[in-house]
Amino acid sequence: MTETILLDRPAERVARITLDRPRVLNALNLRTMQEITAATSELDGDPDVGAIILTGSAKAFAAGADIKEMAPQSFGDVHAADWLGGWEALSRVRTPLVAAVAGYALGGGCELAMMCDLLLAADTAKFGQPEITLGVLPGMGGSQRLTRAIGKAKAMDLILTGRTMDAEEAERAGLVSRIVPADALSEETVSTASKIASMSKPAVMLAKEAVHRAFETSLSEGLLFERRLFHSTFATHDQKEGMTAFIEKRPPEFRHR
Ligand code: CO8
Repeated sequence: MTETILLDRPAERVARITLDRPRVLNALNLRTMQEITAATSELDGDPDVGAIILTGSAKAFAAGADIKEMAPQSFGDVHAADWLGGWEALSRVRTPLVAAVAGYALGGGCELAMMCDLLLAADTAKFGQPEITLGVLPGMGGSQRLTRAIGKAKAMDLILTGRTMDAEEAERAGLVSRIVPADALSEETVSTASKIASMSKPAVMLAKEAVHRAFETSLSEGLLFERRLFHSTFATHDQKEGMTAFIEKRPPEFRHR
């Protein structure tokens, strides 16, 4: 039984996790971290799930890590517990993660959205890393993922001043995949996730892995990695089916293997 998230299946092969702490604007406490990482890890192992949506409410995707939970901790506490290090489990999920962000995505909320593979934003979305205003700094990847996504100039601006940026600025900067009207966010996200989930799952997982490798390696190593993954798809049923279907001018019937 989950306390801080809701789970549903809004379409075939699509799972959705909705943050559900409305009274604190979906602030992320330890329980939320445990529930999200346990749910995503279970869904990742389910062959009938081809994409996972992570979303919040109309007012807030998540307004950050739970400040009331963090405030009394000492250095010894957070260091010994490797506080919030458990979020790294999300990076090991191989099924595509699609973030649907409306309202506030601040601090850990922005960092959680950046851990997803696609980021769809409502025109009401607001992104920021306000940790500096609390006397700390981002601790769940903000200084690293935000800088890779939008470059040093804008990352420094956000992280050192704590200001927020709206959806349009975030899209221009390269943080957001697409902006949609707020009332269409849910439908557009489910349709995008369904599209991904309809593709060959092994091809999708390999493609995700290849894009992530671009952040971890040199260009020549990355190109070789990509080429070998590409070669490996020729061992799948779905490569034969996808290419045959194209030649026969019919939709492919992928078996996800
Ligand atoms: N944590 C706990 N409670 C929160 C949080 C939060 N991050 N954000 C909002 N709330 C609570 C408020 O305290 C309030 O509760 P109550 O009604 O009991 O007073 C309720 O949610 C509603 O909030 P507001 O009344 O403030 O709503 P407003 O609409 O006036 O303002 C804002 C909305 C602007 C989003 C405002 O709530 C705000 O500034 N929130 C904090 C944003 C923030 O600073 N986030 C960063 C947190 S630090 C962080 O994320 C670090 C992550 C990495 C740590 C890694 C360590 C290793």
